[in-house]
Amino acid sequence: MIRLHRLRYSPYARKVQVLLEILAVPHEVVEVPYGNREELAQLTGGYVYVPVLETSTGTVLTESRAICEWALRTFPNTLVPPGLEAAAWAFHDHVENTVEDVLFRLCSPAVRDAWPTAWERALYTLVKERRYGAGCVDAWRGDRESLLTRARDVLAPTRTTLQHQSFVLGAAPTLADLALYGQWAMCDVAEPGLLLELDPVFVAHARRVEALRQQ
Ligand SMILES: N[C@@H](CCC(=O)N[C@@H](CS)C(=O)NCC(=O)O)C(=O)O
Repeated sequence: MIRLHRLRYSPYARKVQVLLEILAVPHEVVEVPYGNREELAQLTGGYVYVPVLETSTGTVLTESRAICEWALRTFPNTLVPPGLEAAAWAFHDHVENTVEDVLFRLCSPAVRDAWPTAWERALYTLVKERRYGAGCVDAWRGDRESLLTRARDVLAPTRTTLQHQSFVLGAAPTLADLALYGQWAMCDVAEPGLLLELDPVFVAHARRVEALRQQ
């Protein structure tokens, strides 16, 4: 049985999860306790980010892009249609970089508040502050309005496209939609209502992607 180790808010893990669900690949979701990654560290030899995927033959895969590549070549699918390889992967990478860079800042204060223990909230703060500087999570809370504006700007072309067609690259879903869905899932976990605040078009897209799940 395939096992997917995830944190509920992780957009990278949620992208992989929805991919497995759409491909109807049987798998078990393992919720990683934020403050206790002993099982994960033992499994990977020290890598404590998510997603981590254990294949049914016991291979341990890290890095969501590599996990998606593996799933797409292992299970039959039409999620990277011939001729659209460049567009699908380029949009995937755009989401993981440009879109994620603003949305995770928007979501971080609420994600931190939701951890059940003081230790987990402190660890989350430490992880973010080591990279983005002292007080960054509090600053992002204060910058909410400007982050919302920046997010809407970054997502404006995607919004226009999704006003005219069901999925990013046309009438059929592709990897591009799953990358975007990972971000929508993070927003939904952080703050129910945030996605709607960003734009109702994105809520409709999230529900369309969810409707493709086969398990
Ligand atoms: N490039 C990696 C990024 C993985 C990553 O950054 N995961 C985050 C969750 S979104 C994580 O595990 N964070 C752990 C932490 O905050 O300590 C991928 O695509 O899988």
